[in-house]
Amino acid sequence: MNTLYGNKFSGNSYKVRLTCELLNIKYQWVEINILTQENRQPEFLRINSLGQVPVLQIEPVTCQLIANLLYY
Ligand SMILES: N[C@@H](CCC(=O)N[C@@H](CS)C(=O)NCC(=O)O)C(=O)O
Repeated sequence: MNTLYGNKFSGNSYKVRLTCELLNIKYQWVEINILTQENRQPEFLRINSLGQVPVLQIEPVTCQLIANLLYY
């Protein structure tokens, strides 16, 4: 299953979510609370060392930067 880590208030997360919906790419959404800095905790930094959302995992690929992610 593809996984999209994002935040519901993040415009960058919305762009990726919208793209997945338009292309009918199935994914599970994982909400990351950037207000409590969940994105800066070791568990999330193992997913994205930059500590930012969105992150899209389409195994075996993990896309971290929004431009790369939308292009992929
Ligand atoms: N340069 C990043 C921008 C991503 C970004 O700005 N994410 C914001 C939310 S829209 C974020 O994670 N902010 C929390 C933080 O930086 O701690 C990219 O291209 O993906």
